[in-house]
Amino acid sequence: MTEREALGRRRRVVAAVVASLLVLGPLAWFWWTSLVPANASVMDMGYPDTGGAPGATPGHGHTPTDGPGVSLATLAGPSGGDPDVALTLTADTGPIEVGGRTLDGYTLNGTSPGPTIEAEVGDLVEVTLVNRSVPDGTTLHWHGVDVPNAEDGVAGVTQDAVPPGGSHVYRFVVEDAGTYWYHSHQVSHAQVRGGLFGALVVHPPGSDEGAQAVAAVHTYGAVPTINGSAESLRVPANPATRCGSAS
Ligand SMILES: [Cu+2]
Repeated sequence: MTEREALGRRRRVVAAVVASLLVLGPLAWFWWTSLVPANASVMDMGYPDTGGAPGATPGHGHTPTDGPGVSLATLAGPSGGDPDVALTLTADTGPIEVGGRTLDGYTLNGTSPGPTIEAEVGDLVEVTLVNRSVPDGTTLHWHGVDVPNAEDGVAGVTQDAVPPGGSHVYRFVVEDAGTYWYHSHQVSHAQVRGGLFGALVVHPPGSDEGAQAVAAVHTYGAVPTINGSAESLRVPANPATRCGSAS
C-alpha cells in the first residue's frame, strides 16, 4: 500500500467514526434523558408548564407559591349542614385473617375491606378518617366519585397524608348513583394491597332496588377473596327477586 493509499484509508476510517458518533451521540443523549429518575418524591411537584404562555415563569404568577392560583381551601365540600351519612373510619396496621392464614396488613375499623358506606343520591356524606397506627400516614380517595378537589384524598396533591394520631374530615355530596370504592392514596402499593379500602354504594333516590350484594374482590398475599373471605359469596334470593337479597 502506498503512503497515499494509507492516508486515504485513514481518512475514510476517521470519517466513518465521526459519522457514527453523529448518529449515535444524539441517540445516546435521548436515551439518557428519557430514563426514569431513580427516585421521585410526590412532595416535589415541580412547576406548571404552560408551554411558554404568559405567566408561566416562576415569580410571575400561576405558580403554587406565587398566586393568584385557586386555593385548595375553596375547593372543599359543604362545610355546613348536617350530614345524611356520617361515620368514622379508623385506620390501623394489623394482622388480617384470610383463608386460614394470618397476613400483615391494614384495617379500617378492625376489618378489611372497611365498612361498606351506603348513601342515596344527593346525600351529604361525612367521613372522619382517624389514623391510629399507619406509620407512613394515610388518606382516603373516593374512587370514581365526583367530589370537590380538596375532598379527593390524594396525599401530596390535595392534602397532606394523615399522620399516626391524626384525623381528617371528608365532606361531599354524592351526585351519581353507582357502586364505587374508597381506598388509601398514600403508599398505595402497600396500603391498598394490604387492605385499606372498602365499598361505597350510592343508591338512586327513593328507589326500591330489591336485593343488593356488594362483592369486593381482592387478593391478599396470594389469597383471592370476596369481601375479605376466601369462601365463595352466596346471596340467597327468592324466585323473581331482582339482584340478590334485601338486607
Ligand atoms: Cu382509585
